[in-house]
Amino acid sequence: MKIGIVCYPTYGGSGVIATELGHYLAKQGHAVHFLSYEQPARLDYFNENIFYHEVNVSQYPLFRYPPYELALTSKIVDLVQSTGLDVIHVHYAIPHAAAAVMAKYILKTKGIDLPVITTLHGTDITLVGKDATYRPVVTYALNESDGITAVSNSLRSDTFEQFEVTREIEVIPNFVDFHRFSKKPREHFKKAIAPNGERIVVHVSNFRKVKRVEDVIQVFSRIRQRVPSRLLLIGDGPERMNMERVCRDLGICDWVTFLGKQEAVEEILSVSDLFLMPSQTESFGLAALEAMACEVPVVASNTGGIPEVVIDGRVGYICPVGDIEAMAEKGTYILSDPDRLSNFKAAAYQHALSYDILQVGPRYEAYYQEVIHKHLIS
Ligand code: GMT
Repeated sequence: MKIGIVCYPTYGGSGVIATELGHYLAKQGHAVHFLSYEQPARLDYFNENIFYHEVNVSQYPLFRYPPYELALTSKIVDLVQSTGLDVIHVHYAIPHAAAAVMAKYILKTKGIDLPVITTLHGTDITLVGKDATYRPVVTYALNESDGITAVSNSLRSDTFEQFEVTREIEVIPNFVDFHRFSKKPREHFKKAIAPNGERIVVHVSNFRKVKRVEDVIQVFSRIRQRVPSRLLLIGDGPERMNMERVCRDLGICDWVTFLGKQEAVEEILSVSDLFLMPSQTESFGLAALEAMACEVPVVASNTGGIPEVVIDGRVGYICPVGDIEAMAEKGTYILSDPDRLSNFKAAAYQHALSYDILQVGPRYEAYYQEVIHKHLIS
């Protein structure tokens, strides 16, 4: 197949999933054409089946808001005419689904059929998408897509509850590439971070309000009172200064390290003992899955799609959103007994195996075939 993938190029989950899926599809022999405004972060090695097309938005003094959607639409139209894509798969509805649908109708006037598949990732529905600013366009773009997927049952339900969507939504969960993620712990690295054998607690995110990163610090400071431990924070974002202030207020700066944005999160996860994800809402929680793939148990909030991924009491625990005492208690319980910690680690890894890209990737391929087939006979 010839597949077009539209995604955000950033380290965020939707871009990561889109790029890893593209790598997988290319390995299966499909030609994969990426479209984005910048080279996606994980599009970091050569494959003869992968092509990258940068979307450039021309500037004009009149444009206070450069029209990216229009540039993307034109790029899709152009690409389809020159390569004959079989399907275009957009990740994150805003604005990608609307652009792809517009391209589809432009191509129709030229006698070309282009099936559009939209994958919903989270805030494109639960936060940004449902805002009145975008809702009519998102609703239209979803109904005019030829296929829709959501990364969890929870996100599928949210979409039906919050939008008048008339077509079926296929749930295809996120995944991990175990070639990348099951790195063996590097003992010398662990020693450098925790010289006295402390437990390593970790959090990865873009430090936005929705991640409740202050709770990460509060939970860690309580765990630390009972289990010698250190906190590693990976990522950056608008809440960082606030997090640093909370660390100062709690007097725990010596045990908290801000590592900034990291390419190889798997290297840090592989030496970690506990992952904290106290998010306000999370349609899936890819970072938690990646942690489990590195044998790291998770304490997370009971929200959105998290309970589908983090099996309570087996691979970690889920607690009510904002309940820092409960999270600290569960974290302490996991970390305070070496045998118990080993059991949680093993269970986390076993559970993550069911999200191997080698299992989930074929579901996308089958879905493409199904949508293309339905489109041909309609
Ligand atoms: O929706 C976002 O905040 C951005 C998005 C992303 O691009 O990082 O994250 C969402 O998609 C991820 C990949 O499917 C999911 O793992 C995240 O749970 C989801 N984030 C939220 O729902 C807040």
